[in-house]
Amino acid sequence: MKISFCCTDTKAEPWLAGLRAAFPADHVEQWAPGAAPADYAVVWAPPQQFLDEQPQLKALFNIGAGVDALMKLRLPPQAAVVRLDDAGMSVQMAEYVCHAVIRHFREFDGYEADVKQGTWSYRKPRLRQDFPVGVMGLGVLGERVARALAQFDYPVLGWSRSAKTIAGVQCFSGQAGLDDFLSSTRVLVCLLPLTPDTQDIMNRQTLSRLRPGGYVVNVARGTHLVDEDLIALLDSGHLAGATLDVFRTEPLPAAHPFWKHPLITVTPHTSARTLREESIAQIAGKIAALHAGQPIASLAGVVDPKKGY
Ligand code: NDP
Ligand code: OXD
Repeated sequence: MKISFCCTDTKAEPWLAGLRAAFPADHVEQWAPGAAPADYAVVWAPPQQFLDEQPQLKALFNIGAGVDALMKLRLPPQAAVVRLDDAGMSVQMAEYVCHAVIRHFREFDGYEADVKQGTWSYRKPRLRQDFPVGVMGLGVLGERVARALAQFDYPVLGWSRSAKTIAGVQCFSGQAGLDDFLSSTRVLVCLLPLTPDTQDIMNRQTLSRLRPGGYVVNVARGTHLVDEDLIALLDSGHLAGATLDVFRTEPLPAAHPFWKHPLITVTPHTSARTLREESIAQIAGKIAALHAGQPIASLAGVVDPKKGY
């Protein structure tokens, strides 16, 4: 069996060492143009040439949860695409989103500014029922985030493609449920995959539906959000702020207005990092299962090419 590693912007050696430790009798190699084709591949943003040279590939393992970049490429038709299924990301995402929501709700940004001025001041406590949090995307990450927020007694809503029942979360689904979901939400969290259906989903029209004083947390992909529409709604006062981890262009260009906007908090695509050891263990387990003859459909994280996630 041959496993190829082809990940842009990733230090290859530790991944190769981990995969070799899992498959000591097999060939695990970093891809180079013209190399012999592989049976399995571990990838992140691979060049098209790599994919074009894989006539016998059985599965491509993406070392992230989002496969939007991969789905834009011409994939070997016989190969399944498998994404990371949590692998230590959901707890990080829950921490990040809860931190952003609590920081805004409890006005910790305001207190930090006061303290820097040497000011000892109290703000009137806000009411939890005035801050319903809506999570768009109730998959592996979104459901964990929604449950974590519910632990703090925020009213929590969720929106997904198919209908769901999650304890403590008021669930909406499909286009028919979107407007009611948005108009009941004050803090909007995006955890959708990027697909043709979800691109630009946070725009002037949808963000205007949020309750006054709305707040946006985008931890999915930059292209879910129309940047100018966010800025216009912040400047008009309809929205109160945003915490953004992902951007249309990354790194965020130096001249982008998000950097200096007083109501926007920026982080560098770090809300849920790929954890190498967990990810290698997950991918190695799945390769071993496939190699032993288990059907692909039995694995978690297999991407449906029709849905694009
Ligand atoms: P999942 O595939 O498990 O969940 C996706 C969710 O989105 C599902 O609930 C799905 O609905 C819903 N959904 C998809 N399309 C639509 C639609 N058109 N309308 C309504 N709901 C829709 O993905 P994960 O939770 O694992 O990851 C989500 C995204 O988070 C990734 O795709 C990636 O972009 C982003 N991410 C960002 C990271 C970061 O560091 N910033 C790190 C990791 C991931 P249904 O359940 O009905 O299928
Ligand atoms: C991912 C990411 O999709 O890191 O896993 O954004």
